[in-house]
Amino acid sequence: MRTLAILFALALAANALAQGGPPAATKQALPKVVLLGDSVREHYAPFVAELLAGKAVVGTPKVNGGDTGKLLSNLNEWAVKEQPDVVHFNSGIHDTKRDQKTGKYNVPPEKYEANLREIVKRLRAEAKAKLVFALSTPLIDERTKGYWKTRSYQLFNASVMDYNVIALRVMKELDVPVNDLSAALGDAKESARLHDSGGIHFTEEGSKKLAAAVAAVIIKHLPARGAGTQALSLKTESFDRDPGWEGHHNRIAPEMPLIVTQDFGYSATNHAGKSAGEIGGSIQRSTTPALYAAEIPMKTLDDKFSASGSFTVTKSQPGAGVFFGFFNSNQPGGSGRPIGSLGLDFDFEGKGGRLATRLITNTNKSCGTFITPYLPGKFRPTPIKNDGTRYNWTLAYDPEAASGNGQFTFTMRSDTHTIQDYGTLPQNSEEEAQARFPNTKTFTVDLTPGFRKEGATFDRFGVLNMMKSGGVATMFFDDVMIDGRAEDFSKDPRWIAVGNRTTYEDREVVGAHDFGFSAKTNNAGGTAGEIGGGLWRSGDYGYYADRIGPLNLEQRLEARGKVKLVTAGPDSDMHIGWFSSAIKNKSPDETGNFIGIHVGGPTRIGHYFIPQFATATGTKGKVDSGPVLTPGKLFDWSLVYDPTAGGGNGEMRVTLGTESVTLALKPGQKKQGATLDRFGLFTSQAGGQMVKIFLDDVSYTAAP
Ligand SMILES: [Ca+2]
Ligand SMILES: [Ca+2]
Repeated sequence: MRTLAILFALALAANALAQGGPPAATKQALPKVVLLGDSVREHYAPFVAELLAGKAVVGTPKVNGGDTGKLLSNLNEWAVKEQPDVVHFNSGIHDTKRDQKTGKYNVPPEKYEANLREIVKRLRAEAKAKLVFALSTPLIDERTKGYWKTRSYQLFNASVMDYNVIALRVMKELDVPVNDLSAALGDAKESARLHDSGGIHFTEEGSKKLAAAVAAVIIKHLPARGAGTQALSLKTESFDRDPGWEGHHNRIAPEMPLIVTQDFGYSATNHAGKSAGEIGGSIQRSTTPALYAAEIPMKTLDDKFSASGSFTVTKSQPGAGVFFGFFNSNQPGGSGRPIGSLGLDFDFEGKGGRLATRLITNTNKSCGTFITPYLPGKFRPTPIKNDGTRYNWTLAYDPEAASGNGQFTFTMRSDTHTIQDYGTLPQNSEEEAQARFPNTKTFTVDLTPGFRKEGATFDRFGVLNMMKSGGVATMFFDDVMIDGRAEDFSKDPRWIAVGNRTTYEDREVVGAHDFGFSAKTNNAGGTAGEIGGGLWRSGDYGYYADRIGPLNLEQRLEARGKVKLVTAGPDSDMHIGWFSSAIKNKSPDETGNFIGIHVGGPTRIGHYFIPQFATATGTKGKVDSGPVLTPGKLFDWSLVYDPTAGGGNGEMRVTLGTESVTLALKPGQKKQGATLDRFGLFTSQAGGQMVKIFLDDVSYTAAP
């Protein structure tokens, strides 16, 4: 099953893009391409998909295609079932494996030829696709030498080239266009440069070069967009110029400009440690990253590492937030907690602070534990004192612990800290208080199975502000041990300093939406001009949308395009889709008349990209989970509302990349109707932070 994941997803995607009429007669809005081949293909396939975004849907098996025998026996699963428009295929290197004892080829030349002929015959008869054959890429024998010592077989570049000659002759005879990937790599010197040190595969640059050659030949063979595509009344915007959409509360100037002052780094003082010299100062929460940190050898979740130290808080304002620990230097800003981090997460009130320790992956998924007591909305004391009390902590990560899922442990103690008097507490608050610091001094967090695979890389250790606008905390850190390396700051360590001694006016203040047409940026598209920006889950309801329709729930609605989530704080969201402009003070996901996509989700997951609707009478529908919109990654997306699907009750399907999710309307919901006179983006008001998101090359149903 696993090997077919992408192709099943592809089938759904294609289905989602089908237009009108009974399923058997549907035409796809985008042509479908299947890429087949060995591991070289596995490496270039994602780049081909990127290059063909908006032009074709690309599917490819998740496994190595192997030799022609393997390809032949999997042809049905990998290609025929998909009924693609174009199949770009390769096989050959695995055929030339020579047994080191017998000297025999894995697939002898005559069998290779017969297999190729059979593959072409079957693809033509059963997949009914246009075919392009890719010649095998060259090997560099002197680099592969050591590899064969532990193998029963051996590969030689000369054999691969011999088999290419066979393939070229066969394809010419069968009138199958040939893509010469050797030629695409340039001359021998250039080809050697693009190979990796193993001599078989390629560097990322090499794979991209191959992908460009593959995409170029595929584009030539894509079917022309038929008249059927035009009948759909899809409007397409590439935002090369201002589309003139309607904006409502989408550009809100901050009422009070927020002045941010950062003033921290090396300090000759002695608040936090055993002797003079420490790091710290006044750290303000702001969407703009400010940091003072050591550059460290890259750590991943497969490494074992640890740290310890002491800290002291001398002053705190409400809404201050500070991070200390391991983090990734690539911070887009506006994410609240640092994306790619493991360490101490502080947040403050005037009286003191709260502390949690968290691991946040590069994909913005988080796990961790509160160290101080915490019941959301109910019991959130601030027992970390801001009176100069000194706290000592340790943090250790072990990838082997928790049955190999990974685990981190955190300890904290203070020589002087006594239990804060919380007064008489409800029972669950009392239990929460007892289960946390200072009653409990050691905390252990087991990673859930699969969490480690999300990946996190840390190349910095030190102080970073929390990246949402807020207050100032004055705090100091001393006597740190980073993976056994001690630092007492008796002299200036000259760590990396970014934005740590500065004063400026912050535009990104809570509720100050700043989204719409963006002429100069190209986050989501190939060329400048796109829509999007910062949408807050706070403040006034705002939207940016095209005037359309009006459309209703009896009509088939389709939209697709490209999307990139640039950054997202926890508790942040937004919506994309068709909605009513009638109510101007509350978002349509609450009031009704909305069919579209919700971007949001729990912080442990990140941001889902999932279908959601609200009928004219306010009946709401959504799904609990679906594809995740990973920050910093460009995705193709599509949305289809089909009033005839789901047994005639109506059904929505959202596809992001290669993953799809369906939301079926319940009987009677479609009848409640909806008036949809806008298509675009809007905010919600549940309270929370900001998403910065961009869309480009958007097509959407604009008229019946
Ligand atoms: Ca010191
Ligand atoms: Ca554009």
